[in-house]
Amino acid sequence: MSGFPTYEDLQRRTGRRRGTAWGVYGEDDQLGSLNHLTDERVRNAARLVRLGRRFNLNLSLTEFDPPLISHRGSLRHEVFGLNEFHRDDRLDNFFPQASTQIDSLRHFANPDVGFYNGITAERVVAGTADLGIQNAAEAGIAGRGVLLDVARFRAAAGRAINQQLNEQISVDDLEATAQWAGVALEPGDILLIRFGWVNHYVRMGHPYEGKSCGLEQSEATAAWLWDHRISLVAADNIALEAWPADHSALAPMLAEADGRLARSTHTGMLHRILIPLLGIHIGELWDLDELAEFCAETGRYDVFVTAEPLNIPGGVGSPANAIAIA
Ligand code: UVW
Repeated sequence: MSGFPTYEDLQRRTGRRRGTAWGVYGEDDQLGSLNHLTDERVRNAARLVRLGRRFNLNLSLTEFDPPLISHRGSLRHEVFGLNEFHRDDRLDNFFPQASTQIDSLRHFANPDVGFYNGITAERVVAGTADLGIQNAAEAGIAGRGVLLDVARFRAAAGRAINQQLNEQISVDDLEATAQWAGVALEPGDILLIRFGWVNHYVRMGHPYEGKSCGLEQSEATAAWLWDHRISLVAADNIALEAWPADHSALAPMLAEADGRLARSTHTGMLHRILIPLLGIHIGELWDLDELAEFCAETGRYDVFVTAEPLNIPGGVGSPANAIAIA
């Protein structure tokens, strides 16, 4: 994609499009960052399959019971048979974002300008498909996955992440992790960021008390992801970004400043920039631990990654169904 605008270029746009990627991939685009996954990039990424070794990047759908986030319940799974030689099953109380997930571009609107590419709120309701996860399912997600093991880097640097806090990981730490691993990001990469959350809370079983380390809420983070032309950024934590959000780090939404919208836990979230303004697909609660062991042992931090979200028309999110192949 020649002449691709920089984040700074986006800030120079005028009117409602200021700071947005709306129209960059086409006026009717609903794929956003997944447009970076060109056939050529996928073909090249497939060459990373050298050993054939596979890494499951998904936690179980039943991992969080009680649920991690109270408005997303835990899955109920029923197995039944029409006779003693037959089994079917049924899922109830299925919240597609309750465990390892990919969020569609309908997950968040920006309170000041709305949903990605100017899609109106009336088009983002039950029974419509705009910006739904089916777009990603139909496009197919596959490409060069790069692991940035921030948790391992920070521990090696003598600055281990304190998992009890909502530490904000800056672009400087991301760059330093890449340098430490000897890996360079390329346009179209599927970026996997390991903060160590899954290891600490799922594998080691520490009680989760509502705080999670994650990406820093800042324009610098948004600019870094955009300018690297990341196709999908997924992490092993609750919200990709630090949680709870630092409510004061990003410029306040006008709607909140003038009282049209009450401040909430969403105030200051990077989600409000990444998804609706930039069209960047994000993933959360990915299990990157086994892959991280492989990367640390081999010194190799790029692998072929695929993810196939469920084909739910108008779905807000989906289990990631992601694997890495080395
Ligand atoms: C949080 O709920 C914190 O993030 P998300 O809605 O993206 O899962």
